[in-house]
Amino acid sequence: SIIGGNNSLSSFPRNFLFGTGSSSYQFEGAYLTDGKGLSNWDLFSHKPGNIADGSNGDIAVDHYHLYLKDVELMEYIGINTYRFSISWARILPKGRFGDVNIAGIRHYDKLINALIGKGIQPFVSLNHYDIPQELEDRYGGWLSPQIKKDFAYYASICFKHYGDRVKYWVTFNEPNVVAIRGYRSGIYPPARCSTSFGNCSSGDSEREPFIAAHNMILCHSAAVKLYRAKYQDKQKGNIGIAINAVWYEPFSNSTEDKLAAQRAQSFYMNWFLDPIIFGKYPEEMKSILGSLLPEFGYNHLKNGLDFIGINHYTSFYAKDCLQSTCVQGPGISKTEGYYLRTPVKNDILIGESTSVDWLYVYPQGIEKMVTYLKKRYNNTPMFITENGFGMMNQPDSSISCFLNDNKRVDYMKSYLDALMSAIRKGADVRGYIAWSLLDNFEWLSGYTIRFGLYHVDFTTLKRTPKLSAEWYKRFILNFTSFEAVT
Ligand code: PNW
Repeated sequence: SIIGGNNSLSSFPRNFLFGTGSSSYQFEGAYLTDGKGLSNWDLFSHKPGNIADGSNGDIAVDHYHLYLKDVELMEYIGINTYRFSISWARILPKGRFGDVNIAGIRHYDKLINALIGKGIQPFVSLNHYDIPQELEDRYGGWLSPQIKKDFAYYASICFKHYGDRVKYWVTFNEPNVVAIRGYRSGIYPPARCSTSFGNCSSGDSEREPFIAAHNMILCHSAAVKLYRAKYQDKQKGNIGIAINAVWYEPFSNSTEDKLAAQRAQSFYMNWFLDPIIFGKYPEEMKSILGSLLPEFGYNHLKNGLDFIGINHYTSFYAKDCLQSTCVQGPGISKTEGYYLRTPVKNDILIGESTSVDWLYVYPQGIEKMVTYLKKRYNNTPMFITENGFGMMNQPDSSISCFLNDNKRVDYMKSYLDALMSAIRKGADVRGYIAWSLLDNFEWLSGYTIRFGLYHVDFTTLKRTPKLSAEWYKRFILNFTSFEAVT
């Protein structure tokens, strides 16, 4: 169902979803309102020194109270999907060890109804980084297989209450980032790592990421099994997972570097997708990690998703460190797959750098990523669940330089164009969700990095459309008018 014409906009498939994204901890605020329990991110951000500007998500952009206004902002842009996450601790303040918080249930009911009233499909993540602190305190969160019971219980409540209206479920946002940052580098809660890997001594960086990941995969499978057994026939929705997907370009044409790039993908992304889709960990991981890698039981679910969610922003080179030696840098250890991750080759960057230190503009990366996933996973339906451009506060930055965000517009144009090229060649991509609707709490960077299509004044919470919001609006409008003519 590709519409003809040489205008690139007209080539997105019919029924393509265009959206913007958010997450509960980064947007909602209201961290103790209406019976919400504390999450591990509440505790972590409250510890002095953890967040760059000393801030936290206590108020964030107060999406909890301003959601109706925010739905109007979405309507203005003309998106047909909105991705957000449910706060687990708002629904179950104490996990399965306490009551369901009816006020929390009601909040998302109202948000979902407001979206549907404007023709906007809710695209809902059950988990976007934060979990009830109770589960950390009781049994160590993701490190314990006990969490499967909690996650399945939480998922069942969400399917039961919202599944009549929610047709797109994401079990986890970036479990790969949670496993690595929570349990290897220790820069995210529960801040566990060994001294040789990070600034903490509480954990075991070579073992725990794989345990946490394994438990997240089991939680995902449990939720999918439950959804398929009890809800999907009636509710007719789709369930998937959103993986942080960095494109790794081989540093050179050598076989070693090509294998290094492949290892980088496997140790980062296929780590989750292979077990969910094929039922087993990637071979490269098994052979390098051996007994560090947990094993699946005989009845582990295969084909355990309806779509792959791709959070893609940036690309790096991967250089072999298995055959050759590498100086200190990310990726070089056994645990990480023996590759050196670098943005430079022969003094030239892979793409234009930005004020965000990990973000390089390399639009070919999104096409290569989608094409890679199409091939590896037999063209499983895909959604770009996140893609966006961040700008860091500068000492002299005024509101007008944030509003005239030409660089974000250029970024979105070039990435959408490259995405479209992959779609034209047959990739089954069904939607694109821009990160983010509003400027918000950017994790360790607090409020110093802005990803929004709308600017937020963090004192008054006033929202103002940036150029990118106006551009995205026109882009979507052009697309739908082509639809109407056809
Ligand atoms: C994502 N990388 O994190 C998160 O899902 C969002 O909550 C966050 O606000 C957004 O991107 C912007 O940072 C990322 O290594 C984690 O390229 C890792 C990477 C990119 C984004």
